[in-house]
Amino acid sequence: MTVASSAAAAFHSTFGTEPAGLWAAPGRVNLIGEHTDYNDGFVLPFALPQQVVAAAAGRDEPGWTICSDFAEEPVTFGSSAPGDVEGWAAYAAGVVWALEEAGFTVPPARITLASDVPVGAGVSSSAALESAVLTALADLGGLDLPVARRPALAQRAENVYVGAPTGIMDQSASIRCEAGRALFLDCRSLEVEQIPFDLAAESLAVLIINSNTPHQHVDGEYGARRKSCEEAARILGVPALRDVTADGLEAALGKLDDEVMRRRVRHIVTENQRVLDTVALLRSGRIREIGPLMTASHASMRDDFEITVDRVDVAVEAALAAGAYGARMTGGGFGGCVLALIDADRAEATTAAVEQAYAERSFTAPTTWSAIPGPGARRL
Ligand code: GAF
Repeated sequence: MTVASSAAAAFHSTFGTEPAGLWAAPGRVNLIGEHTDYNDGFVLPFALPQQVVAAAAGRDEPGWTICSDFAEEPVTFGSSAPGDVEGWAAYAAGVVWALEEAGFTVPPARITLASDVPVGAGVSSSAALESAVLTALADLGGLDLPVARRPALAQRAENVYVGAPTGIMDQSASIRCEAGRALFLDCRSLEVEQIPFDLAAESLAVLIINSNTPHQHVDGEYGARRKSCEEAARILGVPALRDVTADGLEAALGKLDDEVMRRRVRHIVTENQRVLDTVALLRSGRIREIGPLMTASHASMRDDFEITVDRVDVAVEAALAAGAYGARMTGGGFGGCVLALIDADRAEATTAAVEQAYAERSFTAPTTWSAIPGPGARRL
């Protein structure tokens, strides 16, 4: 059964009627540009084929009832405030809250969700949920809500209602990505450029390696990185670390006493430059040449931002030893997935190399798949 038919079947069995429609929103991987989003910098994600599908219909009585394939019971809520709804349903209640706070009249609705986006793998299952619910409610209510405004509302749900201090990349990716393209997003202006990323035309693949490492203390570590960056920007007298260019890096580091903070700044400044360099290469169709930038990004996350863990480092090293053009962890860090840019016919050999490296260390086996950039949120 596809995710869409699961969502539709769940709607029918829960509510005894047909949904008015099905809306899908994908998970994402980030090709390059990690932790740059909340520094007003640049990111380059693309949408995964895995998605959250919302089957939804309006209803006559006020409020929202939502259920999902990862929860036992439906949850019903009315207009609410942060803290009122907890657990997985907070992501949906947060979207309703953010829409209402922005002045929209949100249509009362019944929603069932189904998903094949891996949870806890750093591929934005929560942003996909928010984006699917937001897209469904916007369509059902005929809301005058341009696509460009939607990610910030979903991000607000996550930041304020759920309480996770994340940037705007994941919701932007889930909502604004296009098939066959990577999304070059300027996280300050929110301008986007759809960058052609046609892997098949070059006989290439992006192998996604889920390290199957449970995230630990992620929220605290994420928040600590964010705080350190904001404090550095304050000391440097700039609105955000985006305003320190690669040319100005040494001078900026000279103004910072704290060695840890200096490393954090070096990651953000060099990572922003790597995104720009990657985009320049992709614009001229030189996909293979982005490999070294991916690998340099990983080293920077490992040594300067200190957000990698053994299992992702081992996956990167094994993929590179198996001939990958480049490899790096993707997402917030402390586990999750690694991306390896490989020749398409090397997927099995690369997977075998990573599996062997994991087996030698008695790590739980990784899960791998090859991804091509899929479409963003839409009505099916
Ligand atoms: C997580 C966050 F949600 C994003 O906003 C981004 O900061 C990412 O980590 C790191 O690049 O996915």
